[in-house]
Amino acid sequence: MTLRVLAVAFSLSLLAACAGSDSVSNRLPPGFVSNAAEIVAGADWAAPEEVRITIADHAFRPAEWVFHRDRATRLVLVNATESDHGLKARAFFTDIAVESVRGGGQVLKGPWIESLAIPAGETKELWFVPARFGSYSFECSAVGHPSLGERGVIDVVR
Ligand SMILES: [Cu+2]
Repeated sequence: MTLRVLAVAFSLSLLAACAGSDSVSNRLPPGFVSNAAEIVAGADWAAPEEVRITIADHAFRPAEWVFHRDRATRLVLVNATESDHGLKARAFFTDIAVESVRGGGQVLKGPWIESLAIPAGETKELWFVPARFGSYSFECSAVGHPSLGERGVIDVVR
């Protein structure tokens, strides 16, 4: 019995360790928006459109996100759980220009992002401009979480 409890505790700690970290880059990853820095510089950051998402009970709420192309956007991700989560959305990240990632007292400047972590109990903000139209899927980057329901879709519209 004790061994079983230990095994469960160990696997939970592995899950927590796999949510990843923030990876913001100023070197162009292949396929990403090449003029992202210009797009960021040309956008109006005084009043970005705010989209607020809460992670709770193994779900992103809401699970369908709609953004407007070429609009300065502030995506607020609230982790209302006691475990780490992350946003895995490679195709979406490829198509956006990132102003910054904010949270935990830090501001990481873009203009490209490859992964985004949302640690337990924290709030992360992704300030960005959708640079291309598209429909994308996203899921939690923590192992096992997508199959529990932590997934959704993103639409970038006019
Ligand atoms: Cu998760």
